[in-house]
Amino acid sequence: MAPFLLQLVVLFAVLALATLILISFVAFITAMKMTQFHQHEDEKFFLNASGQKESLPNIRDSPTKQLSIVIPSYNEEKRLPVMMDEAMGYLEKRQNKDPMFTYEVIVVDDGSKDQTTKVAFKYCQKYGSDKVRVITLVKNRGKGGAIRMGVFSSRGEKILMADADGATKFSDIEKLEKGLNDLQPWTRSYFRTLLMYGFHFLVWFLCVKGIKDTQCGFKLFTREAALRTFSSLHIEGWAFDVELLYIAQFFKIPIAEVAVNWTEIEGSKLVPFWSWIQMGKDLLFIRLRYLTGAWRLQHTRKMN
Ligand SMILES: Nc1nc2c(ncn2[C@@H]2O[C@H](COP(=O)(O)OP(=O)(O)O)[C@@H](O)[C@H]2O)c(=O)[nH]1
Ligand SMILES: *[C@@H]1O[C@H](CO)[C@@H](O)[C@H](O)[C@H]1NC(C)=O
Ligand SMILES: *[C@@H]1O[C@H](CO)[C@@H](O)[C@H](O)[C@H]1NC(C)=O
Repeated sequence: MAPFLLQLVVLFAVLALATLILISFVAFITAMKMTQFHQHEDEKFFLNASGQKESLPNIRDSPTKQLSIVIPSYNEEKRLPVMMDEAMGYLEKRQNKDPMFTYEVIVVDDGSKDQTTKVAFKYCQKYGSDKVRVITLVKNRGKGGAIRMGVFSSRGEKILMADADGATKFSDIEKLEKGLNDLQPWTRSYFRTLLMYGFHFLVWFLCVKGIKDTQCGFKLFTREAALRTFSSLHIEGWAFDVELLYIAQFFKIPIAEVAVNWTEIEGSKLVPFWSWIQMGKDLLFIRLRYLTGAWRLQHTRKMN
């Protein structure tokens, strides 16, 4: 009886190991084709308020605005106006009170099949292309890819990514700014070990420790942190937040998580079951690709 049990255990161990090696191998092989950042010719321009092409700036240039807001938008013709009205209302009011405050909003249309670009362009016409720019991607890249495209073309000292669904109260950005300003450069706190289930457990177990909600669509970066993290980003789909935080933690960039008011908004495009499988796979692959060296993070030189 005992030898039989032992054989079973050994068999399972060997099977598990073989599976892990096989998955690592697949993760390694399939990683190769995903490390390139490619910008289509038509994605290097935006249209100014009179409909003329102007070339987009680069994140490596010095900032000329205080704040950039990058809004990834995929088929958002319905939800975007609600979000934009709230955001522009807040931003304009803030600028009226404090004329030193400068900002830009960059809507990245991620290859939408609806009128997202047209809807967004109305705001460009209303506020001018110094304040509102629309980048229309030639084809759908996924949320991470769209945000990266906006970040790389932004002019702000600080860069905020914000979902088009308007789930976050926009004025809560002040809480993020305070959280960011209060960060102590280079001191690292020891994270509490949190026991989480499901996705949160996987995130915690495989990739990112110490952040409760990695997927929050409202994240504020300094220009340098955005450059460093987004230049090393491989994942363009839903799991990009996790890789982004993984990269930030690798570079020891301090991170703060602050509470914001959050409303459930109808119309999420996340298909529950399938997305979960996809996310699980992505998380495992992030871990394995960094582990096997398929992806590497290099300590790049600081900006300026
Ligand atoms: N770029 C890109 N953005 C997407 C895609 N799907 C959703 N988004 C954007 O990501 C943000 C959040 O999407 P949403 O469907 O509301 O997901 P949830 O609110 O996180 O459940 C919104 O601004 C969407 O426009 C996509 O395929 N590509
Ligand atoms: C748009 O760009 C064209 C060409 O660069 C320029 O002549 C025009 O004045 C611009 N319009 C606005 C509203 O900025
Ligand atoms: C959310 O909003 C309510 C009411 O406006 C407020 O009392 C509460 O403090 C807010 N919570 C956060 C985390 O900002």
